[in-house]
Amino acid sequence: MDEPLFSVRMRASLMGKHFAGAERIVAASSLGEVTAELMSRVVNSADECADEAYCSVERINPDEVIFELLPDVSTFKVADWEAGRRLAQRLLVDAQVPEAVAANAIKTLADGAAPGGHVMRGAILMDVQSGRRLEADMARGIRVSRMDLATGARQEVHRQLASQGLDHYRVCEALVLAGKVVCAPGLVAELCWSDAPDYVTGYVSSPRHGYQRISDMKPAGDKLGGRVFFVDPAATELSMLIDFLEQQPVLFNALGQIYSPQVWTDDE
Ligand code: WAQ
Ligand code: MG
Repeated sequence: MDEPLFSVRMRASLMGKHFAGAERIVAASSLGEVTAELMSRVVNSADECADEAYCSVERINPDEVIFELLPDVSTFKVADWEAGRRLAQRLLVDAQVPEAVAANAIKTLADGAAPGGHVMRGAILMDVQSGRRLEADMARGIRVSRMDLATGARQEVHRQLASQGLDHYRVCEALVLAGKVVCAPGLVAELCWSDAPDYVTGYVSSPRHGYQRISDMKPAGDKLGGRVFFVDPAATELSMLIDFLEQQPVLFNALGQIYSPQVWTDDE
């Protein structure tokens, strides 16, 4: 019998607000190691500490797993976070997000997308044409889980990322999440930057242009961040899209291209 597979999810909060989260798919023999590693994020690199954390494991059916390739990775170096947000706006428009909808999405994350201007636990689901928010709960949002690198691909993907100086757990996990998101039915593009105050890089990703990193999406020290999934409701049943994002197990077999970083200035 193949080793049983488990979906592992971690969620930590501080005074009732989202602090950290992670999701993996691992074989039974790695559960101890992986749950311990995820729980160690209760204290983050800035030495802040959560006051509550949960880690759950759920067995998944190996026959339901689908295998995909990770998107290509490009990196844009920008002068500052204002330029980064202007670039994000351009890349979203290139991905077929209307200008006003892209601008509204960036502002919504910048202001704190959960009620009260806080960070959401998951992502905004945004109607790409109207800009309307479609997620049922504006504090939780949609949480993508059940995705990871395939065990056999893990070492090689880490080696490739390391060769470009990108072997940070945040890069790998964001790439895997974005890889699942771009496979989802009706998904047009994603916008993301971290809520971690010391991590200012973000990205725009889309099925056509891949995972496009932007060196600065916010000023250092800013605790706000989040994700927006732009969706075309005419192309999919919303319940199918949400079910795919939350339930469908996806493992990634390989990375695409990693392009060298390029400097971006507005007048290009
Ligand atoms: N599903 C949906 N939304 C999520 C999930 C998830 N599984 N995990 C996090 N989010 C949302 C939530 O609102 C967080 O506040 C926000 O995204 C940011 O999460 O290439 O580290 O884990 O250098 O802080 C991107 C750039 C890093 C990496 C993103 O996100 C790179 C990052 P964080
Ligand atoms: Mg995270």
